[in-house]
Amino acid sequence: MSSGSSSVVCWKPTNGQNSREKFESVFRVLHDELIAHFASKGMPKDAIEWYSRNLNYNVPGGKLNRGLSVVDSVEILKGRSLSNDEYFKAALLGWLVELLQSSFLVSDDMMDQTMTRRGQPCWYRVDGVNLLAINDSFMLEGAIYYLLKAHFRTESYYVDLVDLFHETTYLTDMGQLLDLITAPEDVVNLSKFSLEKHRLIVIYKTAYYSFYLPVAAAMYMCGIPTFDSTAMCGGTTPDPYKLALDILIPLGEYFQIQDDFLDYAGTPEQIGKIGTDIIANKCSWCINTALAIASPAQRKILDDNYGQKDVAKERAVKQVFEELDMREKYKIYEEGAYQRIMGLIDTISEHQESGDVPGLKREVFKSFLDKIYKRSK
Ligand code: DMA
Ligand code: MG
Ligand code: MG
Ligand code: MG
Repeated sequence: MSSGSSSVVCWKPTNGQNSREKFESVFRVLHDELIAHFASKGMPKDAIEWYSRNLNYNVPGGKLNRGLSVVDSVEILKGRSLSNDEYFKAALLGWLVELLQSSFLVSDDMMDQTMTRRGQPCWYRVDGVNLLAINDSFMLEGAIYYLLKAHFRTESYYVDLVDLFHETTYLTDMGQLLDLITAPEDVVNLSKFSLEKHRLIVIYKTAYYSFYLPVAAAMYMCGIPTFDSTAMCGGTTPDPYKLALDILIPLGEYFQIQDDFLDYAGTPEQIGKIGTDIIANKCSWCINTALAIASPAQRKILDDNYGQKDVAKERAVKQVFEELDMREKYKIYEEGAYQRIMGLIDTISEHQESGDVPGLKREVFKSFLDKIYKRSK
């Protein structure tokens, strides 16, 4: 199948835009491109309007950390400001990560039975949407590969990008499976939880797609070679993608622990969603931290009240979390995680550049860490 679209794009930045506005202006172009392609298939007006509404409701409007990190990483790796064409391509890759994120969120909210997201009703709860949201999630995912092909098919790293998105998606699906089967609706058994289990869940459901994917996509776009090509040159240089992974997985773990903590401690106004981890029986960082230090009496309260659709029971669990000083425990965890990740970043050697081949830069990881350190939403 040909992509049916040319990669010639009329996009120019507007004066006075901040970095978020500039990034968002690329979304408008991609939205129109996806809609034009959809319409070219002979789709009727109501279908076109539905797809447009799906894109506009679910893709922009988040914190955009993942998408902006692609652009920031490309700028850092190239070590200079980008031409309009380069910026557009980096931002496009950023929006592909945001498309993947939106497709996961649409299905995650259905599976987690959440009420709100980004300060508005979850998509499946919007009037007239309901289970159609399943297909809308697939459409958001499909859009990634249409846009990738339309804009990158002639690049030498096209296949690496396709592979990266596919693999990351599969790993995330694995994580969502783990997350869901560890939180059965009908049987609560807290002795099945552990911080090790939590770690496995969050690495798969969050870290790969939220942290490794944006940076690895930027690395491919900047021509950073994979292990295979460096090995062929007889080099003993460590694989930069493996180095990146070794930092980005712990960074992703830290991010999901923030998400778990905010599910309990954040207000809906702050985090744009209503926490459901306690009533949904989730193997979250908070319950695991509590289980490790609870007295027998507190443990009994947790056993009797966790994972049930009952606000009074949820309140009882939160009360135990307060008694155990969860906020202080989290503060201690956050400081430790920050220091540990900074330590990992400092182990990167920046002297791997040879000729035109750029190497990794510590700033890629520092800038990502700074985006999330001490976040409250
Ligand atoms: C996040 O898990 C993972 C994915 C793949 C969306 P979560 O359910 O804790 O996320 P949230 O708190 O945003 O619903
Ligand atoms: Mg969720
Ligand atoms: Mg979930
Ligand atoms: Mg959560």
